[in-house]
Amino acid sequence: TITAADSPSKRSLIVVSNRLPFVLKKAADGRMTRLASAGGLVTAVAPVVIKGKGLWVGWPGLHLPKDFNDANIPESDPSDQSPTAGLKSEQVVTVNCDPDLFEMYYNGCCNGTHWPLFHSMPGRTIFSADHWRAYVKVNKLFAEKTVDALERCSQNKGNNGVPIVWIHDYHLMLCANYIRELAEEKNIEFQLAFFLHIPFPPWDIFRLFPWSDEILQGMLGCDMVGFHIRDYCLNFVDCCQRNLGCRVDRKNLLVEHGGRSVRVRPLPIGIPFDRFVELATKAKKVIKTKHKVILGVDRLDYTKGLVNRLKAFEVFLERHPEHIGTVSFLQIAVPSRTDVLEYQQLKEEMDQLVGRINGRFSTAIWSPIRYIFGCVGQSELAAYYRDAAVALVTPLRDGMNLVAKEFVACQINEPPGVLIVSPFAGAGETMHEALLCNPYELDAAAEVINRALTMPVDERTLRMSRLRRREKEHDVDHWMRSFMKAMGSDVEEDDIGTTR
Ligand code: ADQ
Repeated sequence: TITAADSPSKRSLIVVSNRLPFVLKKAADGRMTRLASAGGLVTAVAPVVIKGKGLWVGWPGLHLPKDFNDANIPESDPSDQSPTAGLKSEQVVTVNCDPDLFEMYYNGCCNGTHWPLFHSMPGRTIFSADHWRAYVKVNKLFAEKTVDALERCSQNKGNNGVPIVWIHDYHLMLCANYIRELAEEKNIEFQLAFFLHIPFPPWDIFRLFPWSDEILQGMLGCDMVGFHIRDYCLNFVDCCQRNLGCRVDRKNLLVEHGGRSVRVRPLPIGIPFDRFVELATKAKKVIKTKHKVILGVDRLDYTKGLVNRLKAFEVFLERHPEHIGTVSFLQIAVPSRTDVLEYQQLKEEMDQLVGRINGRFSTAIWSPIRYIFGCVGQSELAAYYRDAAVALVTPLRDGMNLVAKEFVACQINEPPGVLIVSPFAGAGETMHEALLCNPYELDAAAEVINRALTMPVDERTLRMSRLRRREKEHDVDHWMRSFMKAMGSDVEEDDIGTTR
C-alpha cells in the first residue's frame, strides 16, 4: 500500500468550509467533545485530508472564548466510527468570531442574501451594506486562518508537492484573493480551488447584487472553480465576461483574469452509493402500511418546493380519486435555520396545508398525508427510501439534490419504485431516466404522480437499473477523484474508497 506520506505524487489538501467536519460540544462538566457530521461531503473528503496530512479550517459550531487555543481541541473518542475519527486535533484550525459579527455574516449575508439570490429568488433577497461588510470581515478571518494552516503544512516534513487549498461554498466566495495576498508575502506555494454547492444564477439575476463584481473577483482568485453542472459554469463565465469584461473561452470553460487563466469545471457531486445499499440491505422495515407510499425528504427550506408539492398532491387527489384510500404521501422535513423568520413562516404554512388537505380527504381509516417534522437516522432513512413506491424530489431550484441519489441507491426491492425529479435541480440534469416534473405546474405535476403510480413494471425496472448504474459509477469517491484530476493530481485507489 502506498500511503500519502511516501508517495511523491501526494499533495496535502487544506479544506476551508464554513463548518468544520465535526462540531464541538461542551459537556455539563465543562469538557469539550466532538460531534461528527454524517454528510457525504465529509465522508469523501475527510479520508483524503487525513491521509495526505492536510488540514481542515472552519467554524466549530459554537462560539469559543477569544483566547481559545486549537491545542485544546479534543482528539476523537476511541469509540468514534465516523470518517473524521482519524483527523487529529493538530489537523484542525478553528475560526473563532465575535457572535454579533458571525450572525450578520451567516444569517444576514449568507442565508439572507446569497442563498435566495443564487437560487434565483430575488424577491426573498435582503440587500444590506452592513451584512456585506460583515461578510467581507469574516472572509478575511477565514483567509488568515487558512494561511496559518498553509504555514503549518509547509513545516510538516512528511508532505510532498504544492498543497491544494479547497474552499467550499457560498459562505466563502471572497477568501481566495486574501489568501493569495497573505501567502505570497510569506513565499508559500499553493494551488487554490473553489466549489459551489448551490446553483450559480444567470447574469440578469446575479447583477442585482450590488457587490457582484467583488464576488466574481473573489472566485477568480482561484486556479479552478467547480460547479455541479455545465449550466452553472456557463452562467459564471457569462457573468465574468459581462460584469468584468474578462476574455472567456466558453468551449473550454476558461476565464482570463489578472494575467491568469482560471479553469471552470462541472464536477457533479455523488453519494456514498455502496454505503446506502448496505444500509438499505440491513435496515428494519419502518413503513408498515399496505398503502403505496409517495416519499418526500428535505430540509424545511423554501427552495425545496414543499408547498407546491403538497398542492400538487391535493390536485392529484382531486383528479384521481381512484387512488384515495390506497396511496399516502409521507413528507419528512428536517428543521433548518429555525431562528430565521422566513423559515418559521414556512413551517406554519406547511402545518396549515397538511391539516387542510388531511381534513378534506381523510376517511375514518385513512389519511392522505403523513408529515414528520424532524431528523431521522440514516438507517431509518434508508428503509423509507427502500420501501417507497415513488420519491417526489421537486425543488423550485437546487444545486444538485442528494435525496434523489440516495433514493435510487436504496431501491433494492423488486420491482423497484419510480423517481420524480424537478428540472430545476442539478439532479434533474443528470438523472435522465427519472420522470421530470415542473413544480410550478400543479396539474401536470398531478399527472406525473399518477403516471409514476401506474407505470408498468418493465418500464420501472429499466429506468431504475439505469439510474442505479450511473449513480454507482459516479459516486462521491468518483467526485473526489475528478476534483483531484482537475487540479492535475491523481489519487491512489487506496486513499479513497473508505465510503464503502
Ligand atoms: P442541501 O440543500 O442540504 O445541500 P441535499 O442535497 O438534498 O440538500 O442534501 C440533504 C441531505 O440531508 C441528504 O443527504 C439527506 O439524506 C439529508 N436529510 C434530508 N432530510 C433529512 C431528514 N429528515 N432526516 C435525516 N436526514 C435528512 C446543498 C445543496 C444541494 C447539494 C448539496 C451537496 O443545496 O443542492 O446537492 O449541498 O452539494
